[in-house]
Amino acid sequence: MPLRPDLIEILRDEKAPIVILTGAGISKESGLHTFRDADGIWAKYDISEVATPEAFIANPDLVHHFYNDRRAGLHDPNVQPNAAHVALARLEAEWPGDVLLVTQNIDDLHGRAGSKNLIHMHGELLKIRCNHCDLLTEWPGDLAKETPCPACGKAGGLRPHVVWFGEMPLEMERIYAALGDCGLFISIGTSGNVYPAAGFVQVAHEEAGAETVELNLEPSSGATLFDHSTYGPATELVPAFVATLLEDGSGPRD
Ligand code: BJW
Repeated sequence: MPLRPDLIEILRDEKAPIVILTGAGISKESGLHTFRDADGIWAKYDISEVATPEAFIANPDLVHHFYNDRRAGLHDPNVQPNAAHVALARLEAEWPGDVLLVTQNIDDLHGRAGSKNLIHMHGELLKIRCNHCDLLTEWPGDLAKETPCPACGKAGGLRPHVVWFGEMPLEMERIYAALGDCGLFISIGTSGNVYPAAGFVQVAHEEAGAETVELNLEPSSGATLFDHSTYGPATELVPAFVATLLEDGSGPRD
């Protein structure tokens, strides 16, 4: 059931802050794989072998290979922001209140689409950091365990700037502050399997009394926690929903 027009009008009049959470589903139609769909990344790789700090210690070559491949995939000229990324950038530019976009995705498609108030809570594929010093830098190419750190010169300490299982997601204080103050929470293209992101809907509902909306291909694990939900591809649902919020188009589909 989509948001009622009178509720949207109230949110707009109140300049209600919006928090948006996105997951891999929003980038699927740009040509990037999701994780848990049948053709997803976890169907080809074992999570415990590539996405934990223990895996990086046990087999850094495999972990570097996994992220080198994904970095190369992101440079494919066919991988571009899609209509859903673009619509969210437009919402941030035109909504009368604050819009914070929190993405679990490590791709750079939201930024390329023009979103500015953006938190990459699980890190960024095109950045690396050093375990030996405080280096955090852009890194568009391949990385190997032999690569020396451009800042401290030591090899073996460089790692992808991503959040693995068991590690603390980034900028949580800022995210929880925004969730506790929002009038509308929108979750897009995420299966709701990974915490703490999967719990954001409850924080927005219980602490802020926010309206909560899920836009996804299918009901997520937490689907029943949302006040409103619409199912279909992000490139259709998100532009339609944004148009409704900005009062210039037809409403989202049921
Ligand atoms: C479409 C579509 C289309 C397809 N249009 N839709 C309770 C509280 C706190 C923590 C835990 C907890 N219970 C367990 C934990 C620990 C753990 C965890 O969650 N485990 C679960 C497996 C149970 N969490 C952690 O370890 C996190 N850290 C942590 O908790 O620190 C302590 C802490 C505690 C309390 C507060 C704060 C902190 C870290 C999690 C790190 C996740 N890392 C990964 C990989 C690294 C980055 C990378 O390589 O990319 O991040 S895992 C992977 O899953 C990736 C994603 O960001 C993440 C979420 O996946 P996402 O985006 O939902 O993708 P899918 O594939 O699952 O779903 C896609 C959806 O799109 C599907 O629904 C499709 O239908 C849909 N879709 N096409 C619209 N066209």
